Amino acid sequence: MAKGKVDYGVYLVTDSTPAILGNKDLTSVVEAALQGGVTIVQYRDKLSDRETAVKTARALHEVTKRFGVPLLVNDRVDVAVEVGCEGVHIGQDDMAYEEARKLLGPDKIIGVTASSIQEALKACEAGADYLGLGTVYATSTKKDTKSIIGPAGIRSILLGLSSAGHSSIPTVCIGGINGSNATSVLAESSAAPAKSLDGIAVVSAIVAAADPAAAARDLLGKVVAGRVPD
Ligand code: TZP
Ligand code: MG
Repeated sequence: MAKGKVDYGVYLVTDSTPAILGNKDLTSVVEAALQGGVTIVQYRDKLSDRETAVKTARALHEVTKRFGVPLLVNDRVDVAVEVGCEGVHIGQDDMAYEEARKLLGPDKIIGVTASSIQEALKACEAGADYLGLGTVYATSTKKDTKSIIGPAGIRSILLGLSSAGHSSIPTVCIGGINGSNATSVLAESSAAPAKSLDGIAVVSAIVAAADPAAAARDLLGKVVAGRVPD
């Protein structure tokens, strides 16, 4: 899975809390989402101990490998290294990019969260493989979110990236995105022709859905329809 060829279209971020996952099995939800067409998966788990996280990540990796879709781990670089999955996603308060890169080597994917053009440029210059931009809308999935920037904030970061010569870094946005607002978020965030988003990242829109495969299929349809041709 060459990291330059990753499709960021519908990026599933997992959540294992009962409020979102309910009493469903996480691996089954991820498998259904993959059947529905999610293109990349991030295992995000703030609660489990290391041993459980490694076990869960391994189980998820078995499933994502069957679909040829990358699996990243949120924050826990050591877990990603142990499992041998495709990379990590790090936030501004997590391990520094440079340290993560040293541990993972050149071929793994490292994504970085950015809420401002300064954070986005810093991550690009460090060598991040993609950016997760947000938070778009306030969401109960992540209550400690620092900045709610809306589609206009996303657009302004995309314009800044383009002006600084970083048009080619893949970008997704995250926070409160669902089947009802995905089309408008994509359109309003776009800084076309300078730079558009490559995809949307969602947690509850898929994990909490009664039918995660159908939710993923619906989001993928909206992303594909909203894509601005290169
Ligand atoms: N980072 C910013 S918002 C968020 C993360 C992990 C949670 C998004 O969850 P949801 O359910 O898609 O709004
Ligand atoms: Mg984090």
